[in-house]
Amino acid sequence: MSYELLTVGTVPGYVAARPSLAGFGEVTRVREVGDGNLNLVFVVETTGGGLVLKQALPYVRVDPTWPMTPERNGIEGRALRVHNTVAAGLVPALHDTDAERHVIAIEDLSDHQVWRGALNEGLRHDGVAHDLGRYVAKVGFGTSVFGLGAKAHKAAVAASANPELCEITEDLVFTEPYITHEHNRILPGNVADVAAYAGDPAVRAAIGAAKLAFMTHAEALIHGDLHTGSVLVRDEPHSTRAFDVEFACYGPVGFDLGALWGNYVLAAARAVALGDSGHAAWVLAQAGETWQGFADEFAALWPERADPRVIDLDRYLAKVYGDAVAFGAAKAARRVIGFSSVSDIASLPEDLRVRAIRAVLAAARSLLVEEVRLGEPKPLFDRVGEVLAEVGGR
Ligand code: SR1
Ligand code: MG
Repeated sequence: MSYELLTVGTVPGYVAARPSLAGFGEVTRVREVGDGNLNLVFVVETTGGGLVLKQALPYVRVDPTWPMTPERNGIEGRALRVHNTVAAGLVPALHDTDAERHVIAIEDLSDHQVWRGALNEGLRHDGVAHDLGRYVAKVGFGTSVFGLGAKAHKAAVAASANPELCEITEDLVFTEPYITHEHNRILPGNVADVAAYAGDPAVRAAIGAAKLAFMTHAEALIHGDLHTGSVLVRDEPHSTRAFDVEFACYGPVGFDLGALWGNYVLAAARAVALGDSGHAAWVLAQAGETWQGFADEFAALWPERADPRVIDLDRYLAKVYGDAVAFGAAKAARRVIGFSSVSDIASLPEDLRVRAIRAVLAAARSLLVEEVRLGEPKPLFDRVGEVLAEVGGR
């Protein structure tokens, strides 16, 4: 390995040696808390407050035989800097970037909770879904041709390539669930469900179109992995932060909205499997909240667009909406077929998991092919709720 990995023991010396972190004073406590698929994460307490160090491993944390470029850490640092510019207060502050050790230092948000965990517990954080819609809009406007103008947008696209991590998304979200692949983990009770979903010609056509849109529509510097495990929430005082932007790339704005919607479907499928229809309904209503936050914020920014000629706001929003529906289906389905499940589903006992997975696939199919996908979030996610209850209910 060409760079040294941090340990709980070496973090104090590392912090002391970083000029940008001098203001934090002396380290008093270090914990390694990384529980994602890829990185080391240290929560560091100091005499001057807390900070978090995130270091990229040169492989996948949950599968060390799978090499993964550590350059993703620098990409994350650059994207986080941009997102702090256009969406301050909705992402963690960035304190330091270290291109040699592949480390970023960011704001300590230990007084927040990962949203996925809160949703799994049946907790309702009102306002978070709306905040996230605003975040997607601020990024979608501020880093696109609308906020930057044509020339600066082209320069930003050129400077923000993230080919290795985009390839993971192309493979894990849009390809592997639809072919026979060693990454796929399918319970015996779901073999027929997966075959029916992934073999449906209408599903395959919609997923193929979504994959091509993800690969070619360089609209804005999207988050790229905006699932509910990439969101931190706090009640008092209310705070919402999107984190973990290592998958950031120039892509379609609807991808981030779809990631949220797909993860609402997963959270709702869990609630339905557990017999909590009230929580499922609340979770699915968050899809409309996210859309409203997005559409209102985008419309508020619209008068500031670099080129006010020709392009129509309503048409653009309708395009983003259609994209988001398809991406939402893809993001939900990948978590119940392919590599990298989510705790919403994985922590259920096997009999409930089989039913929840069947329900998620039925909901994904509905999002991809049913007529209702062309309408508004409310009827669309009401329909998703019906499908989840019919297929996954007790
Ligand atoms: C090999 S990385 C697997 C997944 O983890 C991340 O959270 C992304 O969703 C990626 O697809
Ligand atoms: Mg992540």
